[in-house]
Amino acid sequence: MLPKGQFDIGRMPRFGLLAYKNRFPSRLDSIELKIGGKVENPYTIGSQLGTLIRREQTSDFHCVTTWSATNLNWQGIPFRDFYEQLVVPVARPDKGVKFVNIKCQDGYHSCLLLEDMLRENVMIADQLNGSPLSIANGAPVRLVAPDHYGYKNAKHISEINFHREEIRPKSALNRFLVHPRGRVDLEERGVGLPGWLLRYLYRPLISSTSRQFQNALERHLAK
Ligand SMILES: Nc1nc2c(c(=O)[nH]1)N[C@H]1C(S)=C(S)[C@@H](COP(=O)(O)O)O[C@H]1N2
Ligand SMILES: [Mo]
Repeated sequence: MLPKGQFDIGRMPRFGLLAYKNRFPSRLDSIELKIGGKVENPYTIGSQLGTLIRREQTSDFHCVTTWSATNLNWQGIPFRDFYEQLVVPVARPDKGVKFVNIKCQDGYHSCLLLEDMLRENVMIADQLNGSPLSIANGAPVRLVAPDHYGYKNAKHISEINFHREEIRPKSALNRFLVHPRGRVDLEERGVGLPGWLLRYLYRPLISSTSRQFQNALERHLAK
């Protein structure tokens, strides 16, 4: 059964805020994750990722605009292991950090509660359904947080920063769209309007947004 207000779109489209449709990652074959924010020792994680035990997980993905993609098989590293083994001992986050702000190669960013990031099913994924992540779906690495709406599932991750306070989006529109937690089962789609109402505002935008993202990718790949 899908969560309230969601329908199965039957595939994993390239999707997001239209402002990002023409932005693409520039570094695809090597992984560099800058760890920063309120930490004693900021540093960049690359090959160390290979020292963590990989995991596979099948989960559904829920975009705030009401489409869901089901039965996605992700492979990568559990975020909790990444945090406990590569972040805490080396970067040494301040005691009071509560939020994680993820920055992406396309300029996108998303902020989650550290507590939510440490849930058992949150991953830094590099494979979807047996293949390396495509540009469409977040190459080279993305966040997979199935209990949180798609907009928290940052693609093309480049930086992971730890903070005491939430980093709110800069534009007024995005501040309205983004819920601090974005939990799917509580229908935390946005702030200011109830989740069930946002369903009706978002749903009509899906087909045009997905088409525009796909066309932009095809133009980019043809270059
Ligand atoms: N870097 C980056 N991450 C992003 C986005 C984006 O535009 N850029 N869009 C978000 C939104 S709104 C959704 S629904 C999902 C879509 O993931 P998909 O394109 O793999 O379907 O990515 C999220 N993560
Ligand atoms: Mo989304």
